[in-house]
Amino acid sequence: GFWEWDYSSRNGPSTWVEKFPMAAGSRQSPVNIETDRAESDHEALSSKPLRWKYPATASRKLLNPGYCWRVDTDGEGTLLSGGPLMDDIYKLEQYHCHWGCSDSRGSEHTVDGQAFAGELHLVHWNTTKYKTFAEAAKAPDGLAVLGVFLKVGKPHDEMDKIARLLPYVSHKEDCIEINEPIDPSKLLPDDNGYWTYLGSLTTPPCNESVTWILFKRYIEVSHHQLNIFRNLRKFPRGEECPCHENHGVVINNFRPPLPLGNRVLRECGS
Ligand code: SG5
Ligand code: ZN
Repeated sequence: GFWEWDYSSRNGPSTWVEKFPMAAGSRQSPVNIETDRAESDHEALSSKPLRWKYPATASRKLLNPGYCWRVDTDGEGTLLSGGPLMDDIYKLEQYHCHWGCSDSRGSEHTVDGQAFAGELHLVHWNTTKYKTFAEAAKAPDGLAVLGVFLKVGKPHDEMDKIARLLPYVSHKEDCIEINEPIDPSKLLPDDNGYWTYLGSLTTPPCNESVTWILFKRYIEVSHHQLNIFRNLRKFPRGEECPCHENHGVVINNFRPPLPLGNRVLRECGS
């Protein structure tokens, strides 16, 4: 068959560059956040508080693309602004998650070398400057991704709404409509402190178009909720299970950290 990127030993992150030259760039994500290196004296960040608005009705569809679970929104009434985003307004396009095979790994970014059990990504695009998501995804200031680390602890109520729907999208290409409203702002930590740097999409084509905003505080989800994520299948319904690799379940769907290089890591709040 034709070559498809994934997270396996054969077609995983170290091979992506063969088909997606951007993956070898100098503005790639994720990175390890060295907390000592963060520059905090940025009037620019603190003078404009990060602001978001997510009507719960905007979350429309839950999908299994074979790499993760993803909620697609209609963008209607959603907004992200302030902080490192200059004077531009961004809209929420989708949110999705990365996780491991065990609770000790799964995040894409690491903090002082430590991985978390998972990482939630809320993907936004710059509607001030660009007409479509696709156009924004190619521009250096086109996308903004909010990242939230997941740590194992008590069950998370809003995440449970997603976890309870995942059995309905157990196979690749499955998709359902969301009827009970899911409010993505309830998936964010209580405190607004964040790190920010300029990076890329963490999956092919690895476009260097993302302003990353990573919350310093994690949210808790339960071991059971993560196990529900770990039960999603990488292959379509009706197809045979490619049992040679992890019985065809979606796990370890994270790209390992790449060098920050000479990029600036900034922080705001604690
Ligand atoms: C996810 O992460 C999503 C991508 C997203 C990347 O893995 O992958 C899927 O849902 C599989 C198709 O979303 C899409 O591909 C939507 C069509 O990529 C994008 O948002 C750009 C197209 C990378 O996003 S990330 O850097 O935040 N991890
Ligand atoms: Zn992601």
